[in-house]
Amino acid sequence: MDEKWIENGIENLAAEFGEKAVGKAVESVKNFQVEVPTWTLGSFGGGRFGNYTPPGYAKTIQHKLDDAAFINKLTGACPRVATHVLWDFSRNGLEGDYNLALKTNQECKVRGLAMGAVNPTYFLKGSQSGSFISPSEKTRKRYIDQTVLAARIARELGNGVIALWFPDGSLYPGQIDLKDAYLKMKETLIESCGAIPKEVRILIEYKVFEPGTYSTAVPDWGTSCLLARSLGKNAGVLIDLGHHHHGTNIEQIVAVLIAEKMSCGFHFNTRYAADDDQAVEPNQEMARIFYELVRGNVVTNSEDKNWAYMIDQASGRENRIHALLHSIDSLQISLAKAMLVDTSKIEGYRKTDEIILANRTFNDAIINADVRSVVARARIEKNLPADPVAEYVKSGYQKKIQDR
Ligand code: RM4
Ligand code: MN
Ligand code: MN
Repeated sequence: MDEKWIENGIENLAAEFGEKAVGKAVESVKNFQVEVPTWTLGSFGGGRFGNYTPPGYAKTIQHKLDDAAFINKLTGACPRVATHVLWDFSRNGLEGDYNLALKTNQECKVRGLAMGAVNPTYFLKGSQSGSFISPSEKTRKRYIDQTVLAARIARELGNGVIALWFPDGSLYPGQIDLKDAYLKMKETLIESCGAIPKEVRILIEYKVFEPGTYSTAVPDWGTSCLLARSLGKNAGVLIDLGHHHHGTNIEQIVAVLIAEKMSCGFHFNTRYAADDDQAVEPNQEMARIFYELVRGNVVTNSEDKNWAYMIDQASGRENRIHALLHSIDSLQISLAKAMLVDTSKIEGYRKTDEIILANRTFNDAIINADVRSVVARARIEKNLPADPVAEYVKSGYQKKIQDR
């Protein structure tokens, strides 16, 4: 990826999409930011088939922050880390501890990082019967307290966003009453969020399966949306790519949420079979999603934008840092493609009902354009390596962390 190659690439794209569009694509890649999750850097994702973890995975929160800082140094795209209360700020695995969050915040600062979205952890020890819809009042209360604590951490130490994902659900029809479960979820949410300051943004994540195999308490974006609405303006929907039935048109969900002016967020990953399987790949679906985010003007991600972007990927056997760098690269490629779509040309074809021509124009950017030169140019303009993955391989960092 030398300078000449990059220049040629930019020239070819400018010839096809216009210099202005290419310039804007470069700018938007420069501005795009996404949060890196602490949990992906650790043993998370090892799973029940042998718990394999790759050499150099992070064993402590300090390791995780070291790795996140290195990823940010190479990409300039992820100054914030997303955290999970019980993985990152707990002594007993049951409750969060504000002082540990404070410590993490200081450790972030030393490394040029900041804390981003805070995730209450509703799914570890003691959540056998669920969390917010658990029949045990004591359990519900524990998770309400954790939610309020997460909000405090997010407001005082993070970026004011909490992301809620619930493991509640059922394995068999008949196991729980579906209507009661929804009402219980709503009631517990209202109770928790009543104790949270208005300026905290609450993102409600949905997931169609797992751990519930028959039902989950918040299965889809419609349910998230209803629950968010019942909490007021500071609540929105969190879309995680891996949480849908196969074939779901996720970009349409994005379009509707933007049309409804909801403040929402993303957990990015690539879904092949189930949930947050793998690192983000620069696939067509991701580029189509970015097109809606760009059209909705919610993607430049400066602090005042009301959509939050986070990576949430599990890793099995892959090198954690390679996988996260790959995700960031893929998101930037998807964004650059979305920026090149010639929307006015498409609108012209819509007027004359030339649907295939509209589709071909869309695909010229989304599928056919090679935008690696745009992304490389954006990085070079920020004094970053043109290819962060190659730079990582060269850096010697991997060797260093394998010995820690
Ligand atoms: C869930 C959900 C949450 C994530 C956990 C680890 O499936 O995606 O966002 O925090 O996994
Ligand atoms: Mn998620
Ligand atoms: Mn998930």
